[in-house]
Amino acid sequence: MANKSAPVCVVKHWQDAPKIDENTLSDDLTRHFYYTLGRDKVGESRLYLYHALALTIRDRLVARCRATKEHIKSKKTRKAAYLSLEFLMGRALSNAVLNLDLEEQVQAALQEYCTELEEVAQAEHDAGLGNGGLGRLAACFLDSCASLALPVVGYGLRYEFGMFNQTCEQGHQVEQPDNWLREGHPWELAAPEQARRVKFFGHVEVHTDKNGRQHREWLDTQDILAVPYDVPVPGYRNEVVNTLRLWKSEATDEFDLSEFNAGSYSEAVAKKNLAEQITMVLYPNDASENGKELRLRQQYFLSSASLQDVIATWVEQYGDDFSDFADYHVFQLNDTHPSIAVAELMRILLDDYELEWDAAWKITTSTMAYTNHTLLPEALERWSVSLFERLLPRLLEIIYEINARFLSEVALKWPGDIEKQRALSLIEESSHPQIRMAYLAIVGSYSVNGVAALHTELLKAGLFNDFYQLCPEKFNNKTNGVTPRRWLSHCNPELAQLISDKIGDGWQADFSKISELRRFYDNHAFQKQWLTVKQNNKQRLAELIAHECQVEFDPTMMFDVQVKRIHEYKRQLLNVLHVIHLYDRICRGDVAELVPRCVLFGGKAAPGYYMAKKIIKLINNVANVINNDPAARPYLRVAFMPNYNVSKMEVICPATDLSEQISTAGKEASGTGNMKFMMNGAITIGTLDGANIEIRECVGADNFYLFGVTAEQAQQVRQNYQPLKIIESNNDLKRVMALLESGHFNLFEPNIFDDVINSIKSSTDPWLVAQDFPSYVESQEHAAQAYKDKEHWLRMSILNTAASGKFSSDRTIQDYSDDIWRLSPMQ
Ligand code: NBG
Repeated sequence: MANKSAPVCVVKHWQDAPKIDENTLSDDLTRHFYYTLGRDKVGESRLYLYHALALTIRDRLVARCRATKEHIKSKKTRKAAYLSLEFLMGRALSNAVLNLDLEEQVQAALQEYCTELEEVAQAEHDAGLGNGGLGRLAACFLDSCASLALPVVGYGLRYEFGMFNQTCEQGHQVEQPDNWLREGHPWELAAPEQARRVKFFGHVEVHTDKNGRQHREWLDTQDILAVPYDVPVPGYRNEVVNTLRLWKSEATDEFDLSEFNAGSYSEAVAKKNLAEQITMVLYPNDASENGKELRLRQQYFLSSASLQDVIATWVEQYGDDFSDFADYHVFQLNDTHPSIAVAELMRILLDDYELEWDAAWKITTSTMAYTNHTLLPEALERWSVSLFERLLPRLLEIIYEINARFLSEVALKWPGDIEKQRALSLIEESSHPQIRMAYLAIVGSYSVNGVAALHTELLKAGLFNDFYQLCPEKFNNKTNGVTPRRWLSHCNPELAQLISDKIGDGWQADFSKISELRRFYDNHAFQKQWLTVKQNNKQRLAELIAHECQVEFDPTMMFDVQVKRIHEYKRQLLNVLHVIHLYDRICRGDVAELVPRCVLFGGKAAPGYYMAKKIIKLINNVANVINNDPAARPYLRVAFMPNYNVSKMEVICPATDLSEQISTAGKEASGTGNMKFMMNGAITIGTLDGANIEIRECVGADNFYLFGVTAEQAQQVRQNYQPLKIIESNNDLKRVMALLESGHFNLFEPNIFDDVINSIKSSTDPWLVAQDFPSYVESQEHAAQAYKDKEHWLRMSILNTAASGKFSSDRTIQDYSDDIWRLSPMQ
C-alpha cells in the first residue's frame, strides 16, 4: 500500500506568505487593478487606479504594522493612547508613498498606465473627520509619533459623514453632506472580532455579597457594538507603522434577534438605525459646544470602547492584576471631548474588575492627561445632570463620588470657604445642574497642558486659576507643531528639493536642521531659485482659484491669505475692512504707492453660527464688487475659496506671501495654520496671540508684521471701549464704515449687513475690531512696501522657513513624550 502522508501546510504564518518588495510593486498594482478590483481596461477611471495603488501601498503598510504590533506585544513597554473625537487626516496616498520612500517605484509603475502619482492622488477623498486645528493637530501628532517610533495608538470615531462640504450660493454658505466613504476607503481594515460593547440607559442596582461588600450593577442597558476599523499610520522611513483605530457603532445581534422573533422585523431594523446613528456624523462646531444628547453618546462611545480595548489587551497578556497597569499606560485626552474617560476608567476598574476605590483612583489619576485647546467660554463643555442620569446613570454616580472626595480636598486647602467649593465643584449648581467636563478632566488627570506659551499662562492665571493653586505641578505647556513631511516635503516638493540641495535631506526627519538654511538667506543665486519656486506655486494656486472661484489671481501680485474656520475671534472681518480700505484708496485715486495684491479667504462657518455666515456673505459681496471694477483690477483681486480643507491647504500654503494671523489677542489658543505658512516661507502679519508670539520670537521682530493690542491691553480696553470714537477719529475707518453703511456692497440686498456693521460699532464688541484697525492698516502698509523690495522680501521669506524648526510636531511630540508620556522609542 502506498504510504499516504499527511498534507503539508506550506503557509503557516504571515512570514511564510509570498514576499512583496519594491520589485513586485508594479505587478502588485496590476494584479489589484485587474483582479482585486476586477477592472477590464485602463483609462476607465482614475478612481480605480487610485484604489489599486492604495491597496498596493496598503499591503506594504500591513506588513510593517504587524511587525510594529508584534514588537510592542513582545516587550512590556509603556504606551500611549491618544483619545480624540477628531482626526482630520486629509488624503493618505502621497503621504504613505513619501514616508515609505516608494516615490520612484510608484512613478515607474504608473508610467505603464500613462499617468503619475500627483494625478492619481487627486482621486482620493479627504478624510475630513475633524473641524479644524484640533483635529488636524491630532493627525500631525500621529505622523510624528510613528516617525519618532513611539508606541502610540490613536482612538477616534469612524464618522459616516465627515466635515460638511461647503458651496456658496449667491455668496451664502450652503452645506452638503460629506459622503466620503461612498467610493470606498481602501486604507482601513475592519476587525469585527475585536468589537466592544458599550452600555447606555438602564439603572443601577446595589448588591451586598456574603462578605458584606457592596457591588453596583448597571442593568437593563441598551448596548451598542463598537466595531474597530484600523487605519495604518506610517512613520517617516523608519519601518514603523502605528495604528489609528476608528470605532463604528452597530446594533448588537440580540437586538435584532429578539425583535425578529417577536415578529417585528421593521422595529428591529429601526433599532439598528438608532445604533448606527452614533457614528453617523461629525458635529461641525469648532470651539463651541452645542449640548446635543447624540454628541454625549459619541463621547462616551469613544471613551468606553477605547478604554475597554486597552484593558482587554492588558488582561489578555497579564491577567487582571492591575498593580502596575499605570506604569505601562497613558491616555491623552484631546480637549474635554473624551473627558468622560476619567469616570469610565473608574467604572471598569470598580465594577468589572472589582478594585477598591482608592486603588482605581490611583490608576486613573496616574494614566489620564488632559490637553486644553481653548479659552473661549462657549467651548467649555457642560452636560446636564438629568441627561447623565438617564443616559449614563452609573457614570453619574461615579462623578458624584469623585466630586465629594475632591471637595473635601478643597475644604482642607481653603477651610470654611464655601464659595471656593462652589466654584471648584464638578457640578455647577443651579435649577438645571450641569457637570463641568473640564473640571472632571483636570481632577482626574496628572497632567494638564495648554497648546502655546501664552495660552498656558492664561489658563493658569485665569480660567483654571483655582486648580492651578491647588495643584500647580499638573500644569505644563506644549506648544503645537505641524508635520514637516506633509506641510513641506509633500505639499511643496520643489521647495523641499531646493532645501535638500543646499543642506541635505536630513531636515525631513530632524527638522531642527532647517536652521542651516539661514546661511543662504543673503545668497542671490539661492534667492532667485527660491523666488522661482514661489512663483510656480503661485501659478498652481492661481489655477485652482480660477477653477474654484472664477477669479483671476495674478502671480506677479502679492498673495495675501487668510484661511481657517470662520469665527468672530479670528477676525476675518478686520481683514475685509482692510480690503475695503484698499478699494477705497483705489476709488480715491490714491494708487501711486499701492502694491498690487490678491486677497484670498477660505473657511467654513458652523451651520448654526449666524454672524460667521454673514461674514462669508460679506466677503463674497465685497469680492464681487471689487473684481467687477476695472479700475481695481491692476491693484486688487479678492476671492473666497469654497470648501477649504486639508487638500486645498496643501496648494494654498506654498503659494502664500503674506499669512494673516489676526485674532484678538488672548483668544486663539495656538493656531497651526500660522506654522504651515511660516514653514513655506510666508511672512506673518499678526497679533501677539497664541503661537504667533513664539513664531515672532524665533524669526525675529524684523521679519514679522506685528499690530494690535496685547491680551492684557485688550482686557483694559474692554473696560471702557468706545469704537464710535475710534471711527470718528480715524479717517480710513470712517470712510470704510461709510462705504459699508451706504449699501455699496449690498445694493440689491438692503440691510443684510446691518448686524455686522453694528457689531463693529458696539461698545461690547469683545473682538475689538475697530480698536485694532488703525494699527492693522499701518502694519499692512509696511508689509506692502517691503514686498516692493523683492530682495528684502526674499530674505525674510527664507528666514521664516529657516526659523520654523520649533514648529515641527516632532518637537511637540518629543516634549509630550519626555514630560508627560515618558515613552521609549521602539527598536
Ligand atoms: C483649537 C484652537 C486653535 C489651536 C487648535 C489646536 C479648538 C477647541 N481649539 O488655536 O482654537 O491651534 O485647537 O490646539 O478647536
